[in-house]
Amino acid sequence: MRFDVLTLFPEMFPGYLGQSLLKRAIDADLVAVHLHNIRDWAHDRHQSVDDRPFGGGPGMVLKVEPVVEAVEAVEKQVDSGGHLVMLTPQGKRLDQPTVESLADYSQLTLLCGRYEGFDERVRTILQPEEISVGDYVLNGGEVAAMNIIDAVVRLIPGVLGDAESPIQDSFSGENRHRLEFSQYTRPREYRGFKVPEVLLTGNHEEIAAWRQQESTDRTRQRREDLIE
Ligand code: 6GU
Repeated sequence: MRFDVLTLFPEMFPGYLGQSLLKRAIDADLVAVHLHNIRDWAHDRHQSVDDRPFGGGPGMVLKVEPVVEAVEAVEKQVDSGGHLVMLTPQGKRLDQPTVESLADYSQLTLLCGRYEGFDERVRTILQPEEISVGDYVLNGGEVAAMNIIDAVVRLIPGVLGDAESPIQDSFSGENRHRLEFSQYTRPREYRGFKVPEVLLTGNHEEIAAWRQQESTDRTRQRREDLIE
């Protein structure tokens, strides 16, 4: 799967992409991430990408020409089967079914905003799918783009080992409506707090039943909204 990220701050990405699961997926050629600086499509010699809003008001607006032309240039580089996503707090809130639908594309262009937002004609012309990562304000779409890459990459076949199968994740498949049970590892006791006895018995049926109950209780306590 290929990601093309359009941003004013491409330098934010290599640290994140260079570690752990993402690094492994990129090294194995299962994932490619191409970074593009929107400023490269600026028209004037000052390389302006933002300007004051018509009608007045605070902040700056991302200009239509560099953004539209950056997206069009990227779209020329990629085969069909791609999809354009605009990261904006005004978009549809990201959830696991949306992540699953994004993972079906062979390429995603992730358009990151900054400042007070995009000139509205960016939307009119490009018709992106608009996605938000939650009801709070970020300084820009970059962290949201990483969030999408992170969640989508987990679903690409071969990225996770068998042991890490995404089938068991919360919010997905059978577990769509439940949180995960609590987990323990060694030591058996720490500062007087003991690992639940049942987990040490080796009785797989009892362990499964305990975990199921734990998961149900947790979901009820913490996320009543997930229970149908
Ligand atoms: Cl995608 N962008 C910004 N700037 N803030 C957000 C967001 C995106 N999603 C939630 N808050």
